[in-house]
Amino acid sequence: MVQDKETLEQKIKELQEEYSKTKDNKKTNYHVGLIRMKIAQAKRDLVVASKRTHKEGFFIKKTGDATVALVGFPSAGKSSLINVIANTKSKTAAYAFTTTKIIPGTMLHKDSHIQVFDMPGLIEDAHLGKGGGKMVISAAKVADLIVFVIDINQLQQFEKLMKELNSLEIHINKKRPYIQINEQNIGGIKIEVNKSGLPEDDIKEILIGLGMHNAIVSIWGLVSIDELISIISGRAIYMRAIMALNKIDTNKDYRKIAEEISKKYSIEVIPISATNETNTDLLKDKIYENLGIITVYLKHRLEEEKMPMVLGKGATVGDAAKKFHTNIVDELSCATITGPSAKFPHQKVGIAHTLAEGDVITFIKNK
Ligand SMILES: Nc1nc2c(ncn2[C@@H]2O[C@H](COP(=O)(O)OP(=O)(O)OP(=O)(O)O)[C@@H](O)[C@H]2O)c(=O)[nH]1
Ligand SMILES: [Mg+2]
Repeated sequence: MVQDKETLEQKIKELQEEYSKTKDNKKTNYHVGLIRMKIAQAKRDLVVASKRTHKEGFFIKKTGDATVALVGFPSAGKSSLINVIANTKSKTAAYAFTTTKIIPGTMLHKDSHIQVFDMPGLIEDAHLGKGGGKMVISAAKVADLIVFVIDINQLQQFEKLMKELNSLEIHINKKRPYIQINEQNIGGIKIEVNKSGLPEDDIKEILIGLGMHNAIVSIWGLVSIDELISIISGRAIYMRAIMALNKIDTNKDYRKIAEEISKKYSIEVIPISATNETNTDLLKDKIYENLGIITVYLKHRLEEEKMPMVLGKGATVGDAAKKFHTNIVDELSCATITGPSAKFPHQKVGIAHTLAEGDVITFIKNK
C-alpha cells in the first residue's frame, strides 16, 4: 500500500523516538539495526510521497514589493528561518524533505512587503528533477534575490548548490555582459566590438552553430564560451544572492568561517541561528538592502496620513508620481520633500529629484 506523506512523517517520528531510547544499549544491537533500516525505508518512501505532492506548489504567484527565495539543502534550516522572518508557519523537523511544496510568506520591513518562498531542499542533480528540483529552480528563478541557507557544519553543500545552478545556466552575483546582435539578411557575421576575450573565429563559430549566419555583433564584456552560448540561446539567468550561514549556535568559529566563505565565493555572508533568532533582524536588513529597494511616503498637503510606496534605488519624484497614478506626472509642477534626500524640511524639488529611503513626498500640481 502506498502511504501518504503525513502517515510516513508520523512513522519516522515514532521510529526516531524509539531509536533515541534504545541506541545506547549494546544488548539491543539487532533491534537498533532494525529501527535504522525502517527509518531509512520510511524516508525513501517519504521522498516518493513528497514527489507526488510537488505539483501543488508549482504555480506560484508573485505578490508584494519584491520576492526572495530561500534555497538550500534539506535540513539547512530554511523553514525554521521563514518562521522567524516572515508571517508564516512552515513545518520544521530533523529529517530531510520536511518541506515538500513552496510555502510563501510575507516579511514586513520598513513598511515594505517582501514575499519570501520557503522551498523544498535542493539536492545534487536537482536539474535532472531529483527531489523536486525543477519546481524549486523555477520558483528561484522568479525571485529578485536568492538567500542561500547553509548549515555551518555542511559547508560542502554550498559548492554542490553552485555547481547545480551552474549547470542550469544560472549565474550568481555576476554582471550580465552587454552583448548586441543585430541579425541581417546578408553579409555574413561582422564583429564590431569584441571585449569578450574570445577569438573572433570562436564567436563566429558559436553564432553559426546557433543558426545565425548574418549578423552584426558587439560584445562589451569578458565572457566564457559557455556563458556566451548560454546568453545567445536566451537561457542565461543572472541572479543576486546572499548567504545565511545557519546554526552558528553549534560552531564557535562561525566568524572566521563566514569571512572565509565570503572571500572565497564573493558573496555576502550573514551568520545566523534560526532557532535562537541570532542576527535574524540583521538578515532582514541585508535582504532589503540587496533587493535594491527604498520605501518612501506619500503625504497629501492637508492630511497627516502617510502612504508607503516601495521603489527601486535611484528612483525620482517622477517615478513615484508614475507609480501613484500614470497621469499625474503631466499635471505635476514639483513636489516638496522632507527626509534624507532633502536639504531642509519641505524642500521644493523638480520631478528629476532622486529620492532616498524614508523621504516624505507631497506632490504639487500645476494650477
Ligand atoms: N542548532 C540549530 N538547529 C537548527 C537551526 N535552524 C534549524 N535547525 C534544526 O535543523 C533541522 C532542520 O530544520 P528545518 O527548518 O526543517 O530545515 P529545512 O531546510 O526547512 O529542511 P527541508 O524542509 O527538509 O528542506 C530542525 O531540527 C531544526 O530545529 C539553528 O539555527 N540551530
Ligand atoms: Mg523546510
